[in-house]
Amino acid sequence: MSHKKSRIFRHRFAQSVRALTQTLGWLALGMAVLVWLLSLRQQAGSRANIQNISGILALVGTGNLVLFALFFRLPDFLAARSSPSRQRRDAIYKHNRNSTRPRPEVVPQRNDGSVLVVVLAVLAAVTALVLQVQLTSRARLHAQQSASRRASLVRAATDAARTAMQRLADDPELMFDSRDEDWARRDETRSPPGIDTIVTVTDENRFFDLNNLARRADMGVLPADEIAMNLLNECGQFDAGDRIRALQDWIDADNNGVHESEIYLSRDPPYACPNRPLISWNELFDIDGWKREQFALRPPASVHGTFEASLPDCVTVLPAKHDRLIPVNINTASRDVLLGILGIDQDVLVNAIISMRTMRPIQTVDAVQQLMEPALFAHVSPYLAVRSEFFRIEARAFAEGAAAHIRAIAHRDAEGRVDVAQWMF
Ligand SMILES: [Ca+2]
Ligand SMILES: [Ca+2]
Repeated sequence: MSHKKSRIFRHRFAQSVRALTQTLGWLALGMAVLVWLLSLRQQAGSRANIQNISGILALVGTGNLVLFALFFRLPDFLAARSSPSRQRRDAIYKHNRNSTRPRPEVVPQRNDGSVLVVVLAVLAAVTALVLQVQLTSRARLHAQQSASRRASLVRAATDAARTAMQRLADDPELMFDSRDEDWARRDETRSPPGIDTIVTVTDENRFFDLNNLARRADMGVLPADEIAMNLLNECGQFDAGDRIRALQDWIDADNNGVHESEIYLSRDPPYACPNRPLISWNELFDIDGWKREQFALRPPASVHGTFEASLPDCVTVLPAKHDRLIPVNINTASRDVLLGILGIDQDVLVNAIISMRTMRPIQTVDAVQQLMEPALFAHVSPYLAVRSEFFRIEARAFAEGAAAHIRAIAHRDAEGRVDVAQWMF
């Protein structure tokens, strides 16, 4: 009895393996076709990954069908051909083909339920795999699109900055610059791919360059630290003496001063004075006494009083070769900057210069000479100019909620050649 049960079990096991091999084969081939069709809906970049899955499924399906043919169909076929009863069965078949006898009822084979469970599990696994590949491909595509959009925005901002540099070069009058120049207007454009750009050009020669403190003034010329002191006083910063001396020691070439390297070498971590002009605003805040809050913009007022100026509106840091003083453009400088250079008590003179430039741009520095004492003119004239050399260019590009921002200091020489003197980050 147990022998019979064992035989039945082996028979059912063989039947299950046979059904499983065949079902898996066809199922994998069907999934391969389905996945391949799904891949046609993807972008070309992510299609190859999905088609690889399709190829693996096709390979699994074909392998199963080959195994099914080799291990089940072929033995059946050979057994049938080699059987001694084959002729007899053929004869019976021919005899019965025309017989009116009813055919024996075909009893359907009972399939093992485990086959269905295995097929469903494989189907779920393949579906999860396809979904995972799709999600990964979409995430990769999204990252590629973001990088591409960012690159487009940077290109658009760079092109806008180049356009501003071209406008500077196209200035029809290079000998003097006023506040009403074509290059000074804010430029807003929209490019064909839908990218908005805004570019502004700021005349940096309207501010006093703090790097002028690196250079010792010639005989009879106003020292730059006195101008710096005037400007800080105008900003309400009256205790600025030590800070200005610290700045001077930081950028002057020598090591002779009370704010040279020994102050910074005792800090943690230690550092030393570079003994060269500042290369950026950020460096300024490494200097003894200089803090970012000193550069906070004060509330704008239509007419502000004495000592109410804002430091960012008065000073700058220019990337120039400081073998000379970098002058301020008297056509574009603010009243505060002019007072800082000419003297805080020179209200009348500054008003006269502002009246003069309001009628038309001042075309030569000598034109203001007639407004002041010869001694004062000799004292301050190295700090005065009527044309500008340095410009801050800020270009922004926007599209679909993303933005790119480019800032640079451009230099324009007397012949109108414009170069980027410094990228700002
Ligand atoms: Ca001009
Ligand atoms: Ca020094």
